[in-house]
Amino acid sequence: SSPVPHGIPVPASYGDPQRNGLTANDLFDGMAEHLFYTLGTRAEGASVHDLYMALSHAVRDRLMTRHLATKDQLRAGSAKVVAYFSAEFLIGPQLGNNLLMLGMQAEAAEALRRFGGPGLDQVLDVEEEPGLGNGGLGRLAACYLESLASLEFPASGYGIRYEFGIFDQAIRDGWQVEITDKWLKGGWPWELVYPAQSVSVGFGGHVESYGDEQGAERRRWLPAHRALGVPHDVPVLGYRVNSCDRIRLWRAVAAESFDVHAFNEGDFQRAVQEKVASETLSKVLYPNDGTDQGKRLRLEQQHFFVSCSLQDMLRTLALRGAPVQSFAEHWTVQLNDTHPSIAVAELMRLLVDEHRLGWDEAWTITTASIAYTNHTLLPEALERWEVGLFGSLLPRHLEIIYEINARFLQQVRLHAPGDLDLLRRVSIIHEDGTKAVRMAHLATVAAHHVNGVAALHSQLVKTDLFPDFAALWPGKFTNVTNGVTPRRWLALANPPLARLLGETLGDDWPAHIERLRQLEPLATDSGFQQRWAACKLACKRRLAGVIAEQSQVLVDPTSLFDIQVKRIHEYKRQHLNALQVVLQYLRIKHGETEGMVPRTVIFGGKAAPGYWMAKLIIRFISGIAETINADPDNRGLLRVAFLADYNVKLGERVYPAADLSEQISTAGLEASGTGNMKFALNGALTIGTLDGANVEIRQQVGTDNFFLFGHTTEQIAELRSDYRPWEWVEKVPLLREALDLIERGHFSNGDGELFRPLVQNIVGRDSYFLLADLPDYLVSQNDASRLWADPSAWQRASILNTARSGYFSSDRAIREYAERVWGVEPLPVAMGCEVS
Ligand code: Z16
Repeated sequence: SSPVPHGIPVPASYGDPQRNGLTANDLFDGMAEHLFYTLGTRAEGASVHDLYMALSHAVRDRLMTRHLATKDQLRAGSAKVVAYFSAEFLIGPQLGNNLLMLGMQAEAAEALRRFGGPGLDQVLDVEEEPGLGNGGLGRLAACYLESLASLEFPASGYGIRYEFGIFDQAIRDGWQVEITDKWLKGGWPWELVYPAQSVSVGFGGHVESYGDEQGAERRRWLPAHRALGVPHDVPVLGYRVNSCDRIRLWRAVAAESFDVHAFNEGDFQRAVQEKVASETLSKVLYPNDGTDQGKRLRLEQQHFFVSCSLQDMLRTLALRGAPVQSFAEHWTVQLNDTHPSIAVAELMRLLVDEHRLGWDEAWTITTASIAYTNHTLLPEALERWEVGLFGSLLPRHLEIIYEINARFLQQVRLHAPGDLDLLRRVSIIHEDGTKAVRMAHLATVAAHHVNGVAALHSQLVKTDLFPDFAALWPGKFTNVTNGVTPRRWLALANPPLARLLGETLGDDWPAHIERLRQLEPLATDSGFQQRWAACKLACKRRLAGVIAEQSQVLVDPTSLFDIQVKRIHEYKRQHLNALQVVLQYLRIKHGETEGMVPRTVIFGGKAAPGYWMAKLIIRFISGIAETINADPDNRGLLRVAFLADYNVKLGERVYPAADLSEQISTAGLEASGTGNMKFALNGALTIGTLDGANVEIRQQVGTDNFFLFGHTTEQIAELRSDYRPWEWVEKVPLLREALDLIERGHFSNGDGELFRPLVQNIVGRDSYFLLADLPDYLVSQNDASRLWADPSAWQRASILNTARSGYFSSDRAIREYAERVWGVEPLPVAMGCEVS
């Protein structure tokens, strides 16, 4: 309850164009005011960073009305709200995107011109990107929140405000070096802190029974420790609408009450240590994309943000004057992978222990509100927690999980009497060897829907990963193919193409991405092809500038830009691409350049710090780049570059500049991929396997406009039983010579040891079937070169890739979730004052 009486709920500037107005004048005035009053500096002495901060604050002022109006409307109403639970949100730079959403890019540029200093690009460039995610999964969450807001769905992301996000990558002597990501160091203007809405979370301790007022026996958890979660909200504007949702990120701080005891004992040291331990919870993101480390702190992080979020949601239910029994009518929870799947047990605990609901009623509410998205089939990525660890951290949750499991297994017994092996297979508790909680089973048992992230992947979830669950509940399993936002990944990232699309499709094309189809008839129009090619060339020049600045490698913007950017993983097969580059190089050395075209092969991506082979792959790419770029025999036919520190910001430079997109994972292993979609949207042609969303991209853009190669998922499964990679070596001309060259140190300054483990990995086991796919890959690469040699044919295919990629918009994906999974409707936001 507020000490301020009703009747003066908004500042006088609420409807004031000086604050909410969107002209260059308004923005200039806002910046001048923030430079002076917020930053304490004079315009004359302002640095680029000061201007960035001033402009950001002025823009933030302009979204505040929308943000508060969205919140007011939600608080007053009863609309079902989406709660997107994710341990990662890779949101990228905010200023440029918010200017785009508000339609004020030109105004911002003009306001800056009036200061007479640096231009908008220079100012945008100083923004620190919050790297609160590893890769695809975190970026997907960010795209989904943006589409939710743009489609006017009420929603909140829930996650963790890591003090240190994904490390910054430097390349030294060809090796990856990790540098702490200090994204908060200069002050980050895009978060709103609400200390009054902090919540308390327990850890450890024990459980006891007690009799309640009615004499019923109940269980209660007495945690040994508590931490406070302080909400930090990042506003998420919708595109040219009033809706402004949020991502609520929790920062852990010490719970004051717990320190008091130690203080009273005079043990100041211990009190401070407790504080440090609590604040460690939100200190750093685990830098693994798709592998589970099984570390206690990671489970603590998961429980921390999930508990904060569910308590926060129950509180807003109370604010709406709604009873806890109506939870599932007010909230729909999406679990982004199993990282937040402790939510199943925590919601049960809150409902049963704290709100005193009966088990069955609580289970009905839990299962009606929670849905689960699976993002991987890789066994090493499926989360399991040893019950010893789990029980010592979350004793009550372990009890609840045992109870859920007992009731579930009873149901299975009725369904398949006597099938003990089935019970063993589906149990939430893994029982062979060390007992462990299988988080994917917990999520699957509780969720009303389980979805995969591409058609092929969702099929494999049913047939390979969870066949028993799919037989039990055929209706529970569904597919929602991933999508990416066309605002950031086309309108913002690709200014030349955005302009051309505006002229061709109308200025509001980013809100109506299906209009890209109207480009189809222009694909053969030579005038349009030329304008198309000019856009691409401009983006390639821009990327060439980045490469030159970063690594002093000069690349030719008219060469074919062949790009692979993504986390480094053996299953993603960057080393297959590198091997292909070595073979091209040998062809040049042997004078067999027939059919080759000038190519620039660009790699980028981070390796998990503990993933030794991935780091060696980076070293290998650096090695071949150094040798090949220095070899005069090239005659401009081949250049190789490794882009350091690939992140969202760099991605915005990369996707628009690509001619060829490398999507070459072993079939059946990449759940979806989303970079593949960003490339196609920007007019790159894909060279790829039938994996993840590649399958659907090929269907959409047309088989003629996609370079397919490699074994299918079924063929790989067949090969697996009897695969002898060394027998494939002789099938590829020059491969023996290439492998010898690598082993003799040609790409490592004569060091014959360095890359031996990599060669052994490929020739010895080849777990990812590089050699089986290599011959076909080379054929496809030649096809790509042949098409490149016919510029008009290439432009046509490029235009068709963009024209037919509208399906991969996150707007389409979010509409599918809304209709088929969440049961939510758009709720346009009315504002007290209309701001154009
Ligand atoms: C992740 O980024 C993904 C899966 C996973 O289990 C964990 C993480 Cl951190 C990726 C998938 O590898 C990728 O195929 C997919 O496109 C992406 O999640 C979004 O669904």
